[in-house]
Amino acid sequence: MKRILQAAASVSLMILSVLAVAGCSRRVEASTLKPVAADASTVVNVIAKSFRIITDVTDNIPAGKITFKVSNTDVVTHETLVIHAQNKGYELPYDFSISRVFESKIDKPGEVPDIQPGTSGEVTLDLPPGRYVLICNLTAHFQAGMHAMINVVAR
Ligand SMILES: [Cu+2]
Repeated sequence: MKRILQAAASVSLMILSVLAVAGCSRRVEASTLKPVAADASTVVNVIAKSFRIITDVTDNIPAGKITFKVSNTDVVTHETLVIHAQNKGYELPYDFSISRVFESKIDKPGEVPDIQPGTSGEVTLDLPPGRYVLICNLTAHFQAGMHAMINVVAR
C-alpha cells in the first residue's frame, strides 16, 4: 500500500512539473506576441508539393503587407498564385479544355512563378481584407488539389 501511495505521489509530481513547463512556455509565447507595426510584413510559409498547397496559417491574417514564402518540396515544378476570391472560395473560372484557371478572369494580386523542385521563392503583397485562395495553376494541378484558403481581416 505504501508503495502504491509513493507511486501515486511521484505521478502527481510528474504531472505538476509537466504543467509547470507548459505554463512556462505559454508565458514565453505570450511575451513574444508584441503588437506589430502597421508597416510590418506578416510571413506566410507555404509548401507546394504533389498535389497540395500547405500553409502555416492557423488564423486570420491582418491586412497589409504579407510575404508568401513558398518552398517546392516536390520533384516537379510548381507555382503559387495569390487570388482574391471576394466572398467565394474555390469556384474560380476554369478552362476545362486546358485544365487551368482563367488567369485573365481572376483578381490576382501576385504570384510566385516557376518554382523549381527543391527551391523556394517569395512575393510580398499589400492585401486588403478579404478571402484569398492560393493555387498552383500548372496544367491540372489546381484540379488535383493544389489549393489553400486564407482570410485577411482589417487590423
Ligand atoms: Cu503545381
